Amino acid sequence: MHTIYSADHKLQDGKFELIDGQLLPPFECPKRAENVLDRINEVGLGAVSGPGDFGLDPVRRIHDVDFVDFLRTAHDEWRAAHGDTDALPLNWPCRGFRQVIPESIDGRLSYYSFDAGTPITAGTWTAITASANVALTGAKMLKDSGDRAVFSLCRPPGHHAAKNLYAGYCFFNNVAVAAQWFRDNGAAKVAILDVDYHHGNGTQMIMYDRSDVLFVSLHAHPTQEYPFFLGYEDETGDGEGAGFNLNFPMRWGTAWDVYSQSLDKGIARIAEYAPDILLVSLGVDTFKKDPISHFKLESEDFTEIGRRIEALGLPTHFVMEGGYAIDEIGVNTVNMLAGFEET
Ligand code: SP5
Ligand code: ZN
Repeated sequence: MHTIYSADHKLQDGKFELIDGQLLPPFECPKRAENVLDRINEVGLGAVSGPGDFGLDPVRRIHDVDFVDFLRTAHDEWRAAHGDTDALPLNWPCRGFRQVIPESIDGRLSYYSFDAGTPITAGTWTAITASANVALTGAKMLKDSGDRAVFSLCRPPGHHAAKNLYAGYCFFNNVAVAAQWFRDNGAAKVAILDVDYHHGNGTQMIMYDRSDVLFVSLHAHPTQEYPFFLGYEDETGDGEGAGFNLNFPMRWGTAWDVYSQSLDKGIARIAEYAPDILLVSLGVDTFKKDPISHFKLESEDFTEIGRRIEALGLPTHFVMEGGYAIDEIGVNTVNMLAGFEET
């Protein structure tokens, strides 16, 4: 399987995220992607190449122009106001507040985010545009090569980002940008299977009223886990999109026995939908040793996820999302890809 990778991901290297009441070095760190890349080379998964430059138009097919402009200049504005530290928001326009875009950088960080766990640094813009290009290059390669599958080793991840919101270590929604690119380049129907531990709230929000993109997400139950306010089973889509959003929330402590039943149901719905392309939001934070998560998957379980995805027989674009057990992230990620390639 071909991998797309850009070293520019290393430019997203925040000093702090707010977590468990402390400012700690971000769990979402450069070593994650480096360890995945090392494992790809160690097992000889296939060729690795860099991204092309698709410009911002494909990103703007998903994200609002003002949001993209905000991200481009956010750190420069923050530095002018506060000096060269990571930019983090401090409050949000919750129930009862006006949704008016403020002028000040602090106000705009608040308007465009929903957590304080996602630092904007001097290198963020370069890293997130590279990450989107990694997703887009993978999409184009899957279409042009006729290969069964491609892996976009995206970092920063994307599935929490909505059209005008960043959070959860995500800025541009790479998988949504790639899905839209497939739609704009000949695919009539696209499915997204999100196996990251956290609900893919951004992807759901972006695709919620569409029937041309089926979204299926397996994740920790929102009553227990971040992002808390989306991901319930009764969120099934709106308008045209009614029936094209499918959530499988699962309780803390979930292991393969329960997880695999949700996976099979999600895969069955994708088979019924019969898309032209399948995208997989590939998170491995469901692993039992993940430091911020509460599922109990074993490394071998990721291999089996890959096998079951392969059985759909669809052209498949894997897009990297989360996974914070640094020492095992390479094995777990490549297990899923190798499981797909086995048969
Ligand atoms: C892409 C992705 O996986 N983003 C995840 C962002 C999660 N951020 C909030 C994490 C809150 C974790 N709280 C439990 C910490 C255990 N000590
Ligand atoms: Zn996650």
